[in-house]
Parts: sequence; C-alpha cells; structure tokens
Amino acid sequence: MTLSGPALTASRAALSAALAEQPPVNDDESLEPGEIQEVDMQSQAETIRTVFNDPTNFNVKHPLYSPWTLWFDSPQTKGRNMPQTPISAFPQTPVPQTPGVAAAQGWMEDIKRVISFDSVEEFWGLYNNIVPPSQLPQKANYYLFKEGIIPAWEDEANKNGGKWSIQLPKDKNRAHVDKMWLYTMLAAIGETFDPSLTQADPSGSPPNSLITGVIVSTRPQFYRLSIWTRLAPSSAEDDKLRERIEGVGKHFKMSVLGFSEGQKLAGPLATEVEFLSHKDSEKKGGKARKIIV
Ligand code: MGP
Repeated sequence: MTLSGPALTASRAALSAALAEQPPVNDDESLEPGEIQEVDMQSQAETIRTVFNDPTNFNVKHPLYSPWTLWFDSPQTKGRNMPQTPISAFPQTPVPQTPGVAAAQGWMEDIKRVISFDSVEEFWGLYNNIVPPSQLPQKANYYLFKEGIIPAWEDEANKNGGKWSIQLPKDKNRAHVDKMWLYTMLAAIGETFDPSLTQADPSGSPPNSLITGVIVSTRPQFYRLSIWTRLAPSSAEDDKLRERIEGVGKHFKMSVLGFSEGQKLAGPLATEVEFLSHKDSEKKGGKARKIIV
C-alpha cells in the first residue's frame, strides 16, 4: 500500500513517536561516564530486523506512545455473546472491569472489544484484516480507544471531556470515508492531534494527551467521524483549554481530513467540524455550547 499526503505525514509521525521512545542501547554496565563504548555495529545490524528490511521475519517492532484497543458494534452484535464481527481473524476478548464499565453497563452491553495493540506493525496487521467503514452495515461503529479507557462518557478519562465530530453524507463520501478513517486513526496513534504530548514534562512523568479515542459511525444516510477528548472547556473564560481543544479541531479538519481553513462544510446531512462536551451531548435538547472550526 502506498501512502500519500496526510496519511504519510501521520504514519511518519507514528513511527518517529515510536522511535523517539526507544531508550539508548547500553548493555555494558561497567562503562565509566565519558568512556567510549565499542559497539559491534555489524553484529547489531545483523540481529535487528525491522519490518522495513524484512517484512516477514522482522524481530523488532516500533512501539506506539501507548497501547490502543479497537471496539466494535453493529445491529448484528446486539444481545449476542460471540457476535459475527467483521474481524474474523480476531476473536472477541473480554472487557476489563473498571468503574466506568459498571456505570456504563447498558451502553457497553453491545460494544465488543476486538483487540489491543501497541506497535506500528500490529496496527497495520489489524488494519489490513478488518472490514473498512464503507463496507460496514448501517448503524455500526468502530471505536479506537487508548487501552484501559472504554468508549463511554462514564469512563473516568471521558467524563469531563467532549468530542469533535463531522457528519458526511454517504452518497458523496463512500469513496473517501475509508481514507478519512485511516488518517484519523494514524493521527490518533501517532499523537499528532495534541502537540503538548510531545513537549518535555519537567517532572519526567509521561504527558497526558487530550485524546482518549476516535470513532467512525455508519448511519443510514451519513458517516460520522469523532475525536474524543479528556477535557472540554467548561466556561467562556477557559481560554487556554479552549485554544488547545480548537487546535485539535483544526488539525482534524485541515491536516487529517484535508479541508481548508474557513471552508464551509454544513449542508444536507453534513455538519461542520464541531465540538460538544459529553455533558452537553447527554442533555439531549437544552442549550449546548458548540465550538466550530
Ligand atoms: P450516538 O450513537 O452517539 O448518537 O448516541 P447517534 O448516532 O446520533 O444516535 P443513533 O441512535 O443513530 O445511534 C445515541 C444514544 O446512545 C445517545 O442518545 C445515548 O442515549 C446513548 N449513548 C451514546 N453514547 C456515546 C453513550 C455513552 O457513552 N454512555 C451512555 N450511557 N449512553 C450513550
């Protein structure tokens, strides 16, 4: 498969994120500070086989910033223990029991956990074996969330957050939705949505990205892509967070989906790229504060 444009950028970001996380190799504990270590480059090169120089027998994988879990639901999964998922190569695995799972019990009943992965190679292995969104049945959803976070408002990581989403009419986007979903996933696992993740934290603890997961939904007449965030600005004065959230939305609209700044997207069955807090989504009606980029 050949990548171009935003996919290539996102894939490179995923790889460079992975490589940046690799600790320096220093097996020789007897080394004094300042002493130069002799490394047998040839034997090292002979033992390290990445997917780039040996696509079938590679022995080194490129880790992601964090592990991710794919979830799935469709009308066919409702009320079944072992559903007909479109991912036959990956049998369903049990859902870990976190407090969020208990709170979201009804909602999570039909959502099936498919598989977790933590490397670039495993991501492509999964991607190449699942049915793309354009071929899913109506009313189906893929949820790609950081491991340990369930795709529900009730999860600790989501309860104060919100989502960027865009709705696209099916007839005009059938040919584009698969790439849009791929680019969205690559931006998520490559952590390009929230650049603060890549800035060094003086405390040494891993910085928390705003992103908890991404979703693609198929509905009878449209597709929806969503990016879930850990936080949502709660008042008009919450300027710093609002700016950070808007940065995620702009990156999504322009770099990931390929629209231009200021481009109007709303129309019959289509929405702008818009942000809503989960608390406002839960309200159903009433006054909601939307952000649009
Ligand atoms: P949806 O699937 O996000 O919206 O939520 P959509 O696609 O507009 O509606 P659909 O009927 O076509 O699927 C639909 C409904 O599911 C919401 O109104 C809630 O009742 C419920 N729901 C959605 N989410 C994301 C959650 C959640 O995280 N937790 C709980 N408890 N219910 C949810």
